[in-house]
Formats: sequence, structure tokens, C-alpha cells
Amino acid sequence: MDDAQLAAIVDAIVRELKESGAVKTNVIAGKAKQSLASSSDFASAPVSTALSSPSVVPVKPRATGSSAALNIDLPDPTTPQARMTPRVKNPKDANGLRALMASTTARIGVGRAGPRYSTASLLLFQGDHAITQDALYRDVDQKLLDEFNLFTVQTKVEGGKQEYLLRPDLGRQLSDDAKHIINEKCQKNVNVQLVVGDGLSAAAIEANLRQMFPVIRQGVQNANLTFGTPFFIKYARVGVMNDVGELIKPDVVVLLIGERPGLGRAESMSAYMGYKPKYGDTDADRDVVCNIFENGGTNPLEAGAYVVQIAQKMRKNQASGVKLKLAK
Ligand code: B12
Repeated sequence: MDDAQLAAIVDAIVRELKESGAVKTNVIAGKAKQSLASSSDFASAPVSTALSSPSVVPVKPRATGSSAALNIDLPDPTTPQARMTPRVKNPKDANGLRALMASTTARIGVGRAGPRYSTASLLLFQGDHAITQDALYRDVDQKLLDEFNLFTVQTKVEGGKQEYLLRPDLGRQLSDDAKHIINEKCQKNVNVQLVVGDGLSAAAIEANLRQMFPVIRQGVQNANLTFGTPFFIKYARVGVMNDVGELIKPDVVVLLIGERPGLGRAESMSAYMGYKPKYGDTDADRDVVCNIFENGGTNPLEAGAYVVQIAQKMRKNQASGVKLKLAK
């Protein structure tokens, strides 16, 4: 890349930052210029037109050994208002575009700066990706588990989240320790066994468990069914329900688990359910109440009531999954 191309890129970035209000041009961009100019990479580059324009940035003497830094202070791009701001320059139908954007969580109307995303769109994308990573890699808050007296057992995943992600098969099996603990602590042959698993999003459990757990427990008890001893499974996959079924021999297993997070959407939980789960059962033998989250998803309170209804239906028909669908 030659100096002219480099200068053009710097110009474009500074122009975009100015347009978005991120850079207070007179003060900050001046410092940025000093900072760039004092860096060895940029020292020999010609000063670009936008940076050197007197109306934009006062030309200051080059600071030797200056500690001046580029200070970027963009508004938070993750607020609902910022998300919904159309970034297309001069749209033909501004109201139509706004309505379209309000109708979906898809990333539309994001605009562009040449062939690139606008800075705000790029930062939102990166911010949302960070939310996803956080949800995936961190553990469910122990305080929340304590609130519901959930003891923790683990699957055969021993190498942390990385192994959990790479080896779904291990997440479907309880460790020998886990089996031992469950055998010791849990009531057997219950009507409904509730289990919580981290799955792919700790944030999902934290966002919904507080609301959903009491509704399920209360609903099961109101229906004169036994509730069992609930517990938490770390590094859980849906298939672990089979091990739970084999150990406890309940009529119905309900597994609340964090769904695979989408970009910026990490709080979605699912309730997977099975009638008398056993080794060899597949997803065809299960049902799922999915997309459980507040404000736009299946409300966790309603989802709790729905889970109880399905559990009753499973018991009545002695079936779950496809067999339940086919039952009269
Ligand atoms: C990943 C995924 C899949 C993958 C699973 C592959 C894999 N090995 O991971 C594939 C592409 C195979 C898949 C297929 C289907 N899926 Co799917 N899937 C998802 C998704 C995006 C994430 C699930 C997740 O996070 N699970 C949690 C993790 C921790 O569990 P896991 O053990 O890693 O994953 C297991 C379960 O997710 C299960 N599973 C996936 N989909 C379904 C659907 C049903 C009905 C059941 C019982 C189980 C199940 O498969 C995985 C392996 O056992 C969800 C979206 C969501 N919002 O939840 C939809 C979702 C669960 N799937 C859905 C559907 C409808 C299906 C299909 C029936 C589609 C079809 N018509 O063929 C099939 C059925 C799958 C089956 N095995 O019987 C719906 C369920 C809606 C509902 N209430 O019934 C969802 C909610 C998507 C949506 N439409 O919103 N799916």
C-alpha cells in the first residue's frame, strides 16, 4: 500500500468518526494527529487532507515523546434506540425503512461506508458477539443455584468449555461421580423430575430460572404430582436426560437448558421434556418448549404453566415426542 492510499484510508476513518460525533475534532483529532505523527509507522506518511484542513483540525506542532492518545467516545451502540437507527444515507423511503427495521431483529438498514460497515454497525456487531461469547464461556451464577437449593453434578466433560463445545457426546453422559451423588440425594420414581443444565448459555438460565422454576414446582404440586429433587448439571447437553431417566425412573424429565445464543441474544432458554427417558432415546422421543425469554419470546411464567400441562399430557398418554403427537 502506498502513502497516498494510506492517507486516503485515514481520511475516510476520521471523516466517519466526525460524522458520528465520536471525535471532538478540534481537540481530539488534533491529538490523534500528534499521536499518529509521533508513531514511527506514520511519521513518514504525508498528512492527509482532512487531518490537515485548518477548518477541521488546528495544525499543532509535532509533540515529541507526547503521551497524547486518540480518545474515541462513541455513544453506546447496543441501546434499543441505537439499534433501530437507520444507517442508510438518504434512504428513498425513510419511514418505510424504519418500519421494516422495527419488524425484525435481523441486521438490516445498517448502511455502509464504501465497501465497509459503518463504525457504529461494526461496533454493535462486535459488542453482540462479545455478549454471545460471555454467555457461552462463563458459568451459571452459584448464588442463583443456591436460591433453589440446586446441588451440582457434572457430565463426562472434564476439560472445561472448550471440551464441552468439541465433544457433545461427553455432555450427554453423567460422570460416575454424578451418578453416585444423584443416587444418594434424589428421590426416585417421582412423577416429574426437574433438572437445570447450563447448555450453551449461562445467561439464559440466569435470565429465566427465577421466574420459571417456582411456576413449574407449584404447578406440579397443585396437580397432585410428586416433584422430585431438582439439581443442576454442568456442561449439559439435551441427551443427558436419558441418564437422568435411567437413574431416577421418573414419569417425566424436564430439562431447562441454555439455548445456543444468537448474536446479542443470549437469554433464550428451552425446556426439553421426555416421558420415562431411557438409554437410546433420541430427539424424536422428546418435546421442547423453546425460545423462553421475556420481551419477545415465550414468557417464562407462561412457559412454566405450559410445561406442567405437557407433563400431564405425557403421563396421560404415556408417551412423548412423535409418539405423543400421534396419540389421540
Ligand atoms: C441446533 C439446532 C438444531 C440442530 C441440532 C444439531 C446438533 N446436534 O446440535 C439440527 C439442525 C439437527 C436441528 C434439527 C431440528 N430442529 Co432444531 N434447533 C436447533 C437450535 C438452533 C439450537 C438448539 C440448542 O441450542 N439446544 C441446546 C443445546 C445445549 O442442546 P444440544 O444437546 O446441544 O442440542 C440438541 C437439541 O437442540 C436437539 N434439538 C434440536 N432441534 C430440536 C427440535 C426438537 C423438536 C427436539 C425435541 C430436539 C431438538 O438436537 C440437539 C442434539 O440432540 C434450536 C433453536 C433454539 N432457539 O433453541 C432449534 C430448534 C430447537 N429446532 C427446532 C426444530 C423444529 C427442529 C426440527 C424438527 C426441524 C425439522 N423440521 O427437521 C429438527 C428436529 C431435530 C431432531 N433431532 O429430531 C425448533 C423447535 C420448535 C418446537 N417448539 O418444536 C427450534 C426451537 C428452532 C425454531 N424453529 O425456533 N435443530
